[in-house]
Amino acid sequence: MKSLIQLSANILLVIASLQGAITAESPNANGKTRVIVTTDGEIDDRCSMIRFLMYANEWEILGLIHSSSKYHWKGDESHEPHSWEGTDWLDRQLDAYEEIHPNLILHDPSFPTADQLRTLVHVGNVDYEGAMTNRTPGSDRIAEVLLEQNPSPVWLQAWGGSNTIARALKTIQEDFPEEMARVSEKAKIFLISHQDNTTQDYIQKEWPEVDVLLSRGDAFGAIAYGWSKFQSKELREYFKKDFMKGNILEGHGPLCAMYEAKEERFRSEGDSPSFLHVIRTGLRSEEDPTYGGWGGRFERAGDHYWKSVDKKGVEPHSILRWAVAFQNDWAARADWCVKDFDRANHPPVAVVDGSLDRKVKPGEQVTFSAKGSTDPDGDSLTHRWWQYDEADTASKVEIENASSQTEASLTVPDESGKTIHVILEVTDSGEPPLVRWQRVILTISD
Ligand SMILES: [Ca+2]
Ligand SMILES: [Ca+2]
Ligand SMILES: [Ca+2]
Repeated sequence: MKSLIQLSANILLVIASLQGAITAESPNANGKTRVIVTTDGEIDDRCSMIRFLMYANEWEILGLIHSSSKYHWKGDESHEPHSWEGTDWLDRQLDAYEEIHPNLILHDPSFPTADQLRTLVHVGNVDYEGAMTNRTPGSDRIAEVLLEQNPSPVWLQAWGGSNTIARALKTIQEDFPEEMARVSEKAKIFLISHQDNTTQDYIQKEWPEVDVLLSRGDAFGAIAYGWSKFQSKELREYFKKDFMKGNILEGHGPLCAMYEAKEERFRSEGDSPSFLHVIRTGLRSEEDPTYGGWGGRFERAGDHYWKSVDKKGVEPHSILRWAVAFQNDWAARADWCVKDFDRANHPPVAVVDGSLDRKVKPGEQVTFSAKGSTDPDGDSLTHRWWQYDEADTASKVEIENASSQTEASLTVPDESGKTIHVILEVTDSGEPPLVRWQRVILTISD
């Protein structure tokens, strides 16, 4: 086994360098965030996967792995099956993706082909809750990716249990203990709650330096089955029948048509925060879990452990504050499935002039310009500058000319050592209107 994994890791290295050579001219070929999905196939995983595939150009996808959870498992000689959907559902979604792929590449040629994605689908540890005794094709694939020399982070998303990820780490621990420090640097686990005990019982004990982000029910729940209870009346319009029918379910091709809506409303995508977190919106959420972005905001709970911050009744919700934007963004993606470039909308590019990380002095007046912002459709743009007060450590500051493209400013408070997170928010005039951001972090020092 050891030699097999080492061999395939070496082959992958060769393939990776070949791919780099072949695709170097594609603007999106390099530097994408690397992701692996593990899923238990629950109905809301299936809904999340449809949205995920519509954003498949945003990442370098390295694995789509079936796993179990405390809710769903396949069963074996000693375990009765439990609410197991099987694995065909993903194959069917990839068949639908294949049909829309020719249209998706009109909008971004870097959407992977269905065949490329099919090679990434593996069955992991699915036999029972927390199963991690056996090596499986899914766990071997994860181990293989983590053992590659490429030091870029690999975001391991647990849409179900973390058991297949845990098995992969155990394989590395058994076969290549000398690689554990290097693997710990790059493995980043995003948990949608604890859907088995393998993170607490194994990963955090044996791999204490692997970053773990935990989205809790108060966070991911805002777009899961109980979404309507979290959302304001105004926001619910973006999840209800008219929005879903008109923008997603009807007239947007076979993949959107597979979305398992409930009475034509949004169903549940409790797992979507794990990949929303690593869509590069300009919010820089993948740099630091405490920054916050589409996948929510986190607070430190240990040296390598973060938990989502949301609590019932505390506003604004760290995911829902972006929900109008990400629902409209999804609607635009649905158009990409069926329309040509000129008839669909594409997000603006928010550009802040100068450094995104600046040292500033108390009392200094800082002026911001976004004169470089653009839109691929030539839409007109509106600009808004605001302080992400929950994400930074400074107290509330006032931003002057907050809707000016080139003249927004603030006076730095006398709070040496603190940070101010200034968000540039750029909205286009397209249909639906799309938003992108750029975060500037000011560090105050005397
Ligand atoms: Ca799930
Ligand atoms: Ca646009
Ligand atoms: Ca603050």
